Amino acid sequence: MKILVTAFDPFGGESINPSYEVLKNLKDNIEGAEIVKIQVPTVFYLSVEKAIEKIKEVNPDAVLSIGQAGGRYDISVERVAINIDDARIPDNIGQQPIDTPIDPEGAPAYFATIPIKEIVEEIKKENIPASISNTAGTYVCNHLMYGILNYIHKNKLNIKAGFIHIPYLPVQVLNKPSTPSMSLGDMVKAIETAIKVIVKSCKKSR
Ligand code: PCA
Repeated sequence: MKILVTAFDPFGGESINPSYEVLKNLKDNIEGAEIVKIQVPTVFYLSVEKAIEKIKEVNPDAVLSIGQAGGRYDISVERVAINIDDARIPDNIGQQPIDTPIDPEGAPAYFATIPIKEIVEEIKKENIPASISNTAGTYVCNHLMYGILNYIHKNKLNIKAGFIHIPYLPVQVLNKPSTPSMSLGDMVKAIETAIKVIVKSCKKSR
């Protein structure tokens, strides 16, 4: 069994992206599943192209994407991706789509196909704050989640997919008063816990 995990490069003036720091620290094998890691650029469309390229190459059982949600205090497991780009800031190549459908022929939205409630419960059992989020925003993270689910849906692939937003790392908030952060150790443990749940659910649906 293979699980593809994607993370983003830094954006919006940050010099690191916690999702990539977590990705680098994930075990290479979790519950018998091979963990394949890829960093994608914080760029509309190109991020999805890179992820799809990798999906074709490794044929994973599930794809878990992670991204930074600066300002959120907990691990947020996204329920839904919507068919819209509405960028508050330009992406890493200067694109700033406003009120633009991601795929004019695609569904208005797709729900995550990973077990989001069980993931939240298991992360909380590790004493790490986590919750379901009902919006992944309208920037590149939502775009990637939508793009992957849309690709899987259109090609009728048996691949589960979902997205988890994580807070800033403590080093990112040194000069951001009253802004939450979470340690790398806790975030790695939370994502590895999420992957365990995903591996179990993939085994069941085989
Ligand atoms: N977070 C951004 C895009 C890249 C990332 O890590 C977002 O939430 O859309």
